[in-house]
Amino acid sequence: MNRALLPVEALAEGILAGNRRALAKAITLVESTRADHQEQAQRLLELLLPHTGQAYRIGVSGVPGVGKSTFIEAFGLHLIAHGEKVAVLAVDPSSAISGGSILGDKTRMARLSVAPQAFIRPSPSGGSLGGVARHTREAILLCEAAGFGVVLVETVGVGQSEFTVASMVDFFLVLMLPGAGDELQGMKKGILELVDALAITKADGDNLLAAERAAAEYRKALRLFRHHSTVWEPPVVTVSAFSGHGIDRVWEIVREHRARLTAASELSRKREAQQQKWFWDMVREGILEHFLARADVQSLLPELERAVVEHRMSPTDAARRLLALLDTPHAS
Ligand SMILES: Nc1nc2c(ncn2[C@@H]2O[C@H](COP(=O)(O)OP(=O)(O)OP(=O)(O)O)[C@@H](O)[C@H]2O)c(=O)[nH]1
Ligand SMILES: [Mg+2]
Repeated sequence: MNRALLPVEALAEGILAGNRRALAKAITLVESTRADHQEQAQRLLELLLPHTGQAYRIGVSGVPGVGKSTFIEAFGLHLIAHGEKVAVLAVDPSSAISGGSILGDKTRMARLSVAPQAFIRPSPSGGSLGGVARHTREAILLCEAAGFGVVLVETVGVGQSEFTVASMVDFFLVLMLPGAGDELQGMKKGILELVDALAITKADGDNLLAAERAAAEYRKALRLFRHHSTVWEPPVVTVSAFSGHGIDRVWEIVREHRARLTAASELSRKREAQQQKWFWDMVREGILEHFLARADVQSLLPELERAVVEHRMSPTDAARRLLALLDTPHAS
């Protein structure tokens, strides 16, 4: 008797066998907003959860044009040459507005995108950063179940996306342009505390000297910050995706970081804290969504909002009145 597999179970088997089409399909399922797809996606994740967690989760951030995609191509190919399987995901808040995607053109990753040991997935377009973040977190798990030992998450340094990505990876790498030493000041407050390494990009040709000088500046500046780990001082390196300079060093650093954090039980603690934050993000989001969907809330909300804007009511008072609806039974 051959019981037919349910689609989700078949999908799980495909993913565990390393089937890339199954992986791509699963990520699409996770990204879907349809209630039945969400149901299936959560069943799928439940099946795969025991097979997740082993990858190096690395965030790569930096301003537009700093060279993230080109770096990821060079870094990814280096990893593959060392026997790793590499998945590349993206968190792109601008795609929610433009409908585009930072990985939309895979031209910067032409060689990586055709490598059988690599899997590149563009940022889902549309939806809030919170939505994109959940999809990416779940996509990381799916990639791990599919046997990818390294998962790179690219994000452009816009809005809150850097913080979001930093909260889902083990190692957060920020790329910086050579030159301008006071760029550090332009970095968002709080980001430096999250950085596990800085890499000055385009350290080749005429840029080489400027890159080394910038690196020295950043080293000095970073010393002023207290890092979140007690066993790790974020190093500053120079890299060139064109010449390959420093690419191997970045991988050494990531491995050294993993070894140190693991030895100090910090990696598991970091991931536990991330899981907890993810859970609470979901709870908060769910409560808000549920509350705002209520008919009584929807009918009272515009009036209260107007009253607040027109200074007829204090925000505290208006919020209190809205939340008072929680005490009244409602038909949903
Ligand atoms: N000289 C030099 N130029 C580089 C290097 N890496 C990237 N570039 C150039 O820098 C430009 C931007 O590179 P991308 O990899 O697209 O930068 P990005 O950070 O992914 O940009 P966005 O996706 O737009 O945020 C391109 O013209 C690259 O050719 C490098 O190592 N050396
Ligand atoms: Mg890019």
